[in-house]
Amino acid sequence: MGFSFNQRFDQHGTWRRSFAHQLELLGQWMGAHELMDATLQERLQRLEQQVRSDKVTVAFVGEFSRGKSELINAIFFAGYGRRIMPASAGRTTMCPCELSYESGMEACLRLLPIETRRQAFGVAEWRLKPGSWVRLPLNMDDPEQIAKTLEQVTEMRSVPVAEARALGLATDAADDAASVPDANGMVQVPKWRHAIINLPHPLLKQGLVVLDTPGLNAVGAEPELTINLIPQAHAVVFMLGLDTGVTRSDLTIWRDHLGAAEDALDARLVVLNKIDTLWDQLNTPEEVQAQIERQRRASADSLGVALDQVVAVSAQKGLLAKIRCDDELLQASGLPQLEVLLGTGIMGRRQAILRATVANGVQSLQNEIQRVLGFRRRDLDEQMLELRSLRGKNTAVIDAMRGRIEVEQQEFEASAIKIQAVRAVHMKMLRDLYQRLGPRGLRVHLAELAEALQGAGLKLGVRKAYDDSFDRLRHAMEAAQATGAEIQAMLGGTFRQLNTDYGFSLQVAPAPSLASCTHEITAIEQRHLQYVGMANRLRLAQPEHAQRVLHALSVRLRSVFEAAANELEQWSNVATAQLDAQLRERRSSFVRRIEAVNRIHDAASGLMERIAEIEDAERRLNELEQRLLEFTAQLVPQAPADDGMAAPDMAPTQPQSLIRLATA
Ligand SMILES: Nc1nc2c(ncn2[C@@H]2O[C@H](COP(=O)(O)OP(=O)(O)O)[C@@H](O)[C@H]2O)c(=O)[nH]1
Ligand SMILES: [Mg+2]
Repeated sequence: MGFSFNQRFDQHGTWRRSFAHQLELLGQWMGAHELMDATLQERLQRLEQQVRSDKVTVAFVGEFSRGKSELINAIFFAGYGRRIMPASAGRTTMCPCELSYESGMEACLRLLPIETRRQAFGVAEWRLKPGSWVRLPLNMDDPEQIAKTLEQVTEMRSVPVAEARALGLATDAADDAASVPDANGMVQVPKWRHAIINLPHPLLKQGLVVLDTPGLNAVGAEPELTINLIPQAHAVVFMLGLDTGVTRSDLTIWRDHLGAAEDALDARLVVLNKIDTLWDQLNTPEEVQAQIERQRRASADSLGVALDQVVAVSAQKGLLAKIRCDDELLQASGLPQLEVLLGTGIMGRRQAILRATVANGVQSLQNEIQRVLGFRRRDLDEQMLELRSLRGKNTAVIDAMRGRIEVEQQEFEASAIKIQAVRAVHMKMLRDLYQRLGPRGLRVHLAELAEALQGAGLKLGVRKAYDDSFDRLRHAMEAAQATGAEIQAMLGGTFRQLNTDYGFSLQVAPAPSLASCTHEITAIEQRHLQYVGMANRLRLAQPEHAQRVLHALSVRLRSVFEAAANELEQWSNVATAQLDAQLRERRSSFVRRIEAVNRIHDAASGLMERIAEIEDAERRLNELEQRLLEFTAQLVPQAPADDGMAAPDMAPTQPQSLIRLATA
C-alpha cells in the first residue's frame, strides 16, 4: 500500500519543518563552541533554504477539454466542497494557470494581460513587474467567490485579425489551431496571457506548485511553457479523454511540447479521463472494464509509454465522490490509484532526491567540523608533548623553548605571505571562470543562434546554427570543468606543502562534476530541436516568435550556467575556508603556547596547571565530537516506511460491484 500524493506531501512537510529546527539548533551550538565561520554559516543557510524553499511542480498538460482543470479540482481542491478551477462545459482555461502560495501575500488571482505579448519579454520578466498584473483578491471564507473570480482565466476578447497577428497568436487558416475570423474580420483571443493563483492551501503552503495549461493553441504560442515551465516540472500529468481517444492534436502536444526525452518519461503519467462515459446500463461491468483496458493499451502504444503509466480515471466522479464522501464512487473513479502513483511514484522519487542531496550536505558539513576538531586535537597533543618535555627542567631550558616557539611563529607568518600570493592566483582563475559562465559569456555563445533566428528568411541555416551554438555551450561547460581541475591541482600542491611544513590537515575535494549541466544542455537542445523541427516552423517565420523562443532559451540556459558557477563557487569556498580556519587556529595556538611557557617560567605550579587545562580541553573536544555526531544523525533524514518498494501494482482493477453501483 502506498501513500497518496497528499499524504506524501504532508509527511514531507513535517520532515522539512523538523529539519529546519534541528539545523537551527546545530547553528546555535556551533556558534557557542567557536565552530562557526562565514562559509559554514553560508552552508547551513543553503541547506536550510534548500529544504525550506523546495518547490515541487506538477504540470497538467493536454489538449483542451480533456479534464485537466477538473482533475486538479478533484485531487487538490475537493476540500472546498465545490469546483474551484473553472471546468464545466463551455468554460475552458484559456491561459496557463499557476497555483502556488507565496507567504506574506494575500490570497489573490494575478492576471497578465495578453497585450504584454506585444513586447519581447517573457512571463519570467513580467513576474518582476507586479504593476503589470491585474490583481483580484480571493476570499478564503467564500469558495463561491473564489470560483467566480477564477472564471477570469476562461475570458476571451474579440480583436481584429491584424491585432491577433501582432500579438503572435495563430490566425493563419492553414494552421488548424487558429480561430476563424467572423464576418467582421474579428477573431477571439484569450484575454490573459498567464495567471498566478496565490492560495493558502495546505499543500501549496508546503511548496507544491500546480501548473494548469490550456490546449495546444495556447501552448504553441508561448515557447516559455515548452522550453522552461513544463520541462522544469517535477511531474507531468498528460491528459487524454476516453471519449476522444488519442487525436492528432493530442499527439502533437505529446511530441512537440513534452518531447520524448528518455529520462523524463519516468516523471510522466498519462491519464485517460472520463471513464464514467462508459458507465451505462447497457454494458456489463466486464464489458466496461474490457473497453477501458483496450483504450489504455491503445493510448500506451500510440504514445510509446509503458502500460502501467496510463491510468484510467473519472475526474468528475472523483470530485463528486470526495465532496459527497462517497467512498464507493471514489474507488470506482480510479482517483485514489492515480493519487498513489503520483505520491509514491513521482513525488516519492523527487523527495528521495532532495533527501539524498541534503544527506550529502549534512555529511560534508560534519566532515568540515570534524576536520576543525581534529586539527584542534592535534594541536593540543603537540602542546602536551612540549610541556611534558619541560617537567623538572630549569629556567634556561624554558627560555630556550620560548625562543624556539617565537622563531617558529615568525617562520609561519613569513609563509602566510606566500599563501596570499597563491590565493590571488586562485581568485583570478575563479573570476575568469565566473565571467565565462555568467550572462555575458552566455550571450557570446548564443550570438550566432540569435542572428540566425532573427535574420530574415532564415530558416535553412537554423539547424546548423543550433548545432554550433549548443556545441559551443557544451564546450564552455567542459572548459569550466578543466579550470576546476586546474584550481584543484594548484590548491592541492599548496595544501600538501602546508601539511608537511606545519602539520596542517588540509585537503581539496575534487572539483564538482559539471556533467549534469552538460547533460542538461543536451536535453535542452534535443527538446528544442524537436520544437523547431515540427509544426512550429511556421510560427518561427515570425520574428516576434523567434525572439520569444530565443528569449525563453536563454533564460533556461542561464539557470544551468548559474548552477554550474554556484557549484564551483561553493566548492572553492570550502577549500579556502579550511585554510583560513587552520591559519587562524595556528595563530592563536602560538599565542597560547607562549603564554603557557611564560606562566611556567613564573611559577613552579604553572606546568601542572597547564597540563590539567589541556587534558580538560581534550575531554571537551571529545564531548563536542560526540554531540556533533548526534546532531548529524538526527539531521540525516529517515525515508518513509514504504520507500524502496516497487510502485504499487496499478492495474485498474475496479471492483465490479463498484462499477455496478456507480452506474445504478
Ligand atoms: N463525463 C466526464 N466529463 C468530464 C470529466 N472531467 C471533465 N469533464 C468535462 O470535460 C469538460 C472539460 O473539462 P476541463 O477540466 O475544463 O478540461 P481542460 O480544458 O482539460 O481543463 C468539462 O465540461 C468537464 O465537465 C470526467 O471525468 N467525466
Ligand atoms: Mg482547463
